Amino acid sequence: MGILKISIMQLFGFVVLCGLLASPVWATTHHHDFVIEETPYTRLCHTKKILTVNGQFPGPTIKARKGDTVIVRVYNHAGYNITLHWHGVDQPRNPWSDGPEYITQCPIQPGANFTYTILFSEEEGTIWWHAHSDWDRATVHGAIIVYPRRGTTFPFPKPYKEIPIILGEWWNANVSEVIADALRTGADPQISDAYTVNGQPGDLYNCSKPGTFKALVEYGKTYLLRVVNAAMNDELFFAIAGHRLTVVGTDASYTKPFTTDFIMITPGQTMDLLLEANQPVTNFTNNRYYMAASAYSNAVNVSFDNTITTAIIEYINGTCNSSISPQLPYLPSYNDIDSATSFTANLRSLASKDHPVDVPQTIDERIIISVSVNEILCPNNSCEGPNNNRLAASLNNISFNFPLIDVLDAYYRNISGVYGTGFPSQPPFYFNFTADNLPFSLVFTRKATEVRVLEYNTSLEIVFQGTNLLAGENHPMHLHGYSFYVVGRGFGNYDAEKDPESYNLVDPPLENTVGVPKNGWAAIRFRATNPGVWFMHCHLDRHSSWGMDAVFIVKNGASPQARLLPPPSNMPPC
Ligand SMILES: *[C@@H]1O[C@H](CO)[C@@H](O)[C@H](O)[C@H]1NC(C)=O
Ligand SMILES: *[C@@H]1O[C@H](CO)[C@@H](O)[C@H](O)[C@H]1NC(C)=O
Ligand SMILES: *[C@@H]1O[C@H](CO)[C@@H](O)[C@H](O)[C@H]1NC(C)=O
Ligand SMILES: *[C@@H]1O[C@H](CO)[C@@H](O)[C@H](O)[C@H]1NC(C)=O
Ligand SMILES: *[C@@H]1O[C@H](CO)[C@@H](O)[C@H](O)[C@H]1NC(C)=O
Ligand SMILES: *[C@@H]1O[C@H](CO)[C@@H](O)[C@H](O)[C@H]1NC(C)=O
Ligand SMILES: *[C@@H]1O[C@H](CO)[C@@H](O)[C@H](O)[C@H]1NC(C)=O
Ligand SMILES: *[C@@H]1O[C@H](CO)[C@@H](O)[C@H](O)[C@H]1NC(C)=O
Ligand SMILES: *[C@@H]1O[C@H](CO)[C@@H](O)[C@H](O)[C@H]1NC(C)=O
Ligand SMILES: *[C@@H]1O[C@H](CO)[C@@H](O)[C@H](O)[C@H]1NC(C)=O
Ligand SMILES: *[C@@H]1O[C@H](CO)[C@@H](O)[C@H](O)[C@H]1NC(C)=O
Ligand SMILES: *[C@@H]1O[C@H](CO)[C@@H](O)[C@H](O)[C@H]1NC(C)=O
Ligand SMILES: [Cu+2]
Repeated sequence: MGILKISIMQLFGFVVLCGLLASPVWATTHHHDFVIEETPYTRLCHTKKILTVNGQFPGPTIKARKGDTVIVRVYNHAGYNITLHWHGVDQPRNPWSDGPEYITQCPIQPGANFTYTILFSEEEGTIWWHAHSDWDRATVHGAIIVYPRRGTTFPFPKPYKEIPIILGEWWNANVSEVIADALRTGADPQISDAYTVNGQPGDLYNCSKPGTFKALVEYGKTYLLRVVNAAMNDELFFAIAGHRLTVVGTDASYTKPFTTDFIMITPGQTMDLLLEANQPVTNFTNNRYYMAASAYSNAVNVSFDNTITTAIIEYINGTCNSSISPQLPYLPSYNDIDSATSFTANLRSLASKDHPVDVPQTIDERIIISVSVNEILCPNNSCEGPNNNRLAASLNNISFNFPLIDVLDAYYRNISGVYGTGFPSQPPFYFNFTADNLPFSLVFTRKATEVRVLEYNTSLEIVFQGTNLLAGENHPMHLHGYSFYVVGRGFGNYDAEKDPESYNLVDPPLENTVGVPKNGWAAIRFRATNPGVWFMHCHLDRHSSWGMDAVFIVKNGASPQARLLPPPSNMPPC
């Protein structure tokens, strides 16, 4: 009888723990302690204290298998409020551990601790974790690697080794002050001083050569590069001299392999790349190759960090001649829209028997969201943004105002007055979104805390419509709680009649962050089967800080498996 019971449970693949959390029998639970500390780091000849996890920058890598659970106990030993987010993890029914401050939790205050329960489900590949409070994520981030479930394997030949590549952005200044100053004056935040590969700026910056990240490779082997764009404000081109790259996954979902000389990756996105170490090792001048990243930033009159970060691929069996510099790879120019667009157009889901596509073929609802950079009038023209006004940003002309207690708590406990439910389904005013010289009166927006409530199991399409208000720009829109299919992208104004005809409903990429093209649009689809409170925002941090944010509340479904889990007992108080 006992044996029969076990085999029935194995058949269904679930065991019931405490009658609440159903956890697949093949899954493992992993435990980590994360201590938030202020740690001195020196970069670019400049020493400052930065926020770290366990003293590390970038922070520790979390490794799990598909379907596992990871428990992270966070102890805040620093002088800052902090929260952590598990970027790209759907967290089924568990927004309590999702992390964005004042959306799903109050911050973990100095001296306090909080335990996050990270529920992996469909994710397989590379994603990452980062702070989701203020601009703390500049230094508080790390990779998450989700391996195939035990007994299954990659849909490509097993790589010899893997190399995590975390692209970041470094300020010599105190990052909290950079954003606080910008929000006080209304001006653009000061740009960063460097980009980094695994925390190191690389050979092209002052005082940086000794620390440059170096990956040793062996001729004839294939490596899996797990690339994360953890930069705050910049989309990046990335390439390796002398080598082509084969893209096999993005945002913890496999893609049809395609080979390319460079990638374009937005903040928030991840890419899995195969690197074949296939260059001759006999020529001593050629056993080191630079990998490099630089900005893709095509907005007019918007300043950005125009520097290049590098790291080194070194063949262990070659002879290194340290007086010869490795070659730099070709990187497209910062404003090369065509290169960025054609790279992104190559991303397609694997759509195989083991990794099928489940894109809604029909939708219940389409929400169109205009994505704009704006101004807010400043009393007596006393701000330092354009026209002496304050810079702002909006979705459907609402600039999100963070509440004082979190939306999830207010929703769960029926606390009124925290948010409204009036986030519109359409831009409130239709104009030629992508035209030059738009009327100045359109540039203004207003602050409000409006959410959008969705019925459980709605098949939803969201069309992001970029606008040319103030400065048209690529916007990497990120949704919490879901991965979504990117069914279409295009330039100009979205046409609800014609554009759906060109959608990819066969093998669209499954992502958690989509780059909405400058003066263009992007359409995504997903089924709202994850009840909870889920943040959606531009992953350029300055835009998110200016209000380019929204919140979805997905209601409970009828069955017990379609309802929010109860909150853990130790949610941090506001
Ligand atoms: C950074 O600036 C903030 C705000 O002024 C301050 O509270 C904090 O102590 C500074 N951090 C460091 C490491 O200097
Ligand atoms: C963690 O926080 C709780 C209060 O939420 C406190 O009782 C406990 O002592 C703390 N644990 C540690 C190790 O600091
Ligand atoms: C390196 O230092 C020199 C001299 O101090 C300075 O002129 C230059 O701008 C610095 N370069 C970088 C990339 O920081
Ligand atoms: C060897 O190095 C020289 C000098 O850099 C270069 O011209 C040549 O192409 C290299 N040969 C091979 C086979 O890589
Ligand atoms: C860019 O800045 C220049 C100089 O300030 C100005 O003349 C020009 O009109 C600006 N262009 C746009 C598109 O704002
Ligand atoms: C390269 O060197 C490593 C150790 O340094 C050795 O184990 C390996 O067999 C060598 N590979 C080749 C192709 O020579
Ligand atoms: C290293 O390269 C330099 C410049 O090409 C050359 O002069 C030197 O002989 C090389 N050293 C060795 C050990 O091959
Ligand atoms: C704006 O200017 C008026 C007149 O100079 C002054 O009375 C008022 O205090 C100013 N308001 C602000 C917010 O600075
Ligand atoms: C909140 O309101 C809903 C519907 O009115 C009710 O079912 C639920 O029990 C309430 N929750 C609390 C914590 O009061
Ligand atoms: C919208 O603006 C674009 C860019 O200026 C222009 O090419 C297009 O014709 C305009 N569309 C309409 C309907 O006016
Ligand atoms: C956005 O709303 C503001 C008022 O809050 C208005 O002045 C502005 O014209 C609106 N812009 C658009 C594009 O709807
Ligand atoms: C830290 O969080 C608490 C709770 O929300 C809040 O009252 C406090 O103002 C925050 N501190 C800072 C410096 O933002
Ligand atoms: Cu943006």
